[in-house]
Amino acid sequence: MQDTWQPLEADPESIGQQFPQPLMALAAGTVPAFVLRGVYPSADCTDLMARFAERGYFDQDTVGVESQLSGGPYLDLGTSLGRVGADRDEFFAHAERTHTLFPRLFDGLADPVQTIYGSLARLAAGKTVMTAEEDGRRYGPAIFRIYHAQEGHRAHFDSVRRRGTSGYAVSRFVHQFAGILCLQKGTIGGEPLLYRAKGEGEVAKVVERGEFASYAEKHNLPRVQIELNAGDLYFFYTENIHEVPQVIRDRTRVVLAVFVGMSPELDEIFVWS
Ligand SMILES: O=C(O)CCC(=O)C(=O)O
Ligand SMILES: [Fe+2]
Repeated sequence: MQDTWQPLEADPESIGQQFPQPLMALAAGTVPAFVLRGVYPSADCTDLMARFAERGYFDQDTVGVESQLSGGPYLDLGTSLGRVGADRDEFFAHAERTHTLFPRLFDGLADPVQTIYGSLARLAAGKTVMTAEEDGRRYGPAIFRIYHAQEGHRAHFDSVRRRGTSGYAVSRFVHQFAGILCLQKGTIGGEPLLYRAKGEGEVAKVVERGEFASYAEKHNLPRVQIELNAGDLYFFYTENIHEVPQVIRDRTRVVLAVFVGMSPELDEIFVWS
């Protein structure tokens, strides 16, 4: 089984030829991830990272809290439902500030948010991809995650539905995915690991206790590591356990991430961060 559970690296059209409903193939666990190489210009990645440096976005003092709570540590630039969502008004106000900031940050460059949404639309089998909204208020469109040195994201799963993120419209979607666009490659070995294990039942308890590593080893769980270069994008099913290893990085890893909610019977796919 381990040999056959491999990410599919292809363009959306080829993926669509193999899987008429690509997102459902991820949800079913048939494929761990779709990897789309070079969808965002690497020169724009470099320019964007220079802007981050100029504006101090690599510094915790500028960007704000290091996100320990939601499984970190790493730095966030953008609006995280997981971190800010406890207060609805604060969350939607924060999201509006992100909607104002991002176009300015991307001025003169390709818009990396649009790159992710556009690629997702091509994998969406006719559904409409849009930033999540409710009562006329928008969620954050995407979020930058900055992994310095030994930062990472411990083994976890993401599911607003199963975590009961109370009262938010995105919790109605049956399936949750993520799209991750690499803007600056980190150190080899520090790239994400995806496990063939859904975060439910016994596995969820093991993750909760922080004992997933030994569980995965004991059960010989299939896993894949997704090596990304600047400009590469991947999509995966976030209800499976995944992690960003806390290796010693000599280079900061920067990605732009989105969450994706999809239900087979709903025409709209919601994207948020
Ligand atoms: O950065 C990645 O590749 C995955 C990050 C992740 O799991 C998350 O942000 O929830
Ligand atoms: Fe995650």
